[in-house]
Amino acid sequence: MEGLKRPDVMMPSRGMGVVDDLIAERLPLHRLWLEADPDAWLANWGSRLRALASNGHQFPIDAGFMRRLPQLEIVASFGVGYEHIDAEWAGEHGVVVTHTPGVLDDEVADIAMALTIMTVRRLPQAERFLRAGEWAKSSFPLTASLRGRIMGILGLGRIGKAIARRAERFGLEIVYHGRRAQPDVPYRFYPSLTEMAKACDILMIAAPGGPETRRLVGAEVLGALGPDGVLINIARGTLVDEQALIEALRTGTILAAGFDVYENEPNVPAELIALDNAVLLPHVGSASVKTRRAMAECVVDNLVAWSKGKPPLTPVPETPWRGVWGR
Ligand code: 8YV
Repeated sequence: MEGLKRPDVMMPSRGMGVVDDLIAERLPLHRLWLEADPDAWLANWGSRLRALASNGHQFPIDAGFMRRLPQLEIVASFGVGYEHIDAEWAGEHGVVVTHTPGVLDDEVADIAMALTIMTVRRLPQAERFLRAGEWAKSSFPLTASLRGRIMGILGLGRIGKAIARRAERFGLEIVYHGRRAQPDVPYRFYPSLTEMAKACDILMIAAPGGPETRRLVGAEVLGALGPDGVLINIARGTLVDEQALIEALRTGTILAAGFDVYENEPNVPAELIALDNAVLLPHVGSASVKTRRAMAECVVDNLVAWSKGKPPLTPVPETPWRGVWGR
């Protein structure tokens, strides 16, 4: 069939501008969201396409979608989290999935620390107080403190470790929970998340999303964290039971929460927005010009390597590169 071996890339949904422009500089790119009839376009092109670029977790690339592209060899995703892609299915069908690890760790860890301090010291509330002209009438109320506190990190991967390094410098003691203990790290491991929540003051969520971690942090963990406890989430909204969180913030079960991610972005529950002890950011962890560009370049580098028959640079563990003949 004409065009069978062309390295055309299809992007199903709009990215952060820079990523589709960068791909288009190097490879023929089809922007599915610009097609008047995406289904008709897929019916025509689906059997010829070998490469997909995903703009991140907003658009699911599930088995049903990939089945429509029988020649598919690579899905290059923008972002480190790839729970929106069925990587197990891809691995079983000889499709390599790549993501953008490493280039955003420090940027996200900076925001994790900023959000921690903002939440514990109530900095957004203090700024609102000044802007509202309240300072002339009274001092801003004293807040909780980071001094002498323990941070429990849920998910001590690359980003979790970058947060731990920063938090240690701020004088916090670090403990962690994850699937398994890591012999090479100096922090105490808790096999039980609830036990860690009991032992720590700040629970930092840095674990991947997806079915395995769905709603790990619910009423039980929030109860264990306790009335002086602070929950910070820079990972995925799906790890938290948002209704249980709202209830815990409302009733003083925990002290405060700082969130950058939500279950149903960009929709944030109105009850959460209404709460004064929640600090809420619009998923900006990696959102600097420099880091988003580095992430986009990583997507392009993976696609270009693949288009030259070379191994993609950053495949996810479920889909090791077996070469174009490994299907
Ligand atoms: C991006 C992220 O904002 O890397 C991730 O997993 O969540 C963020 O850095 C997101 O992927 C963009 O869709």
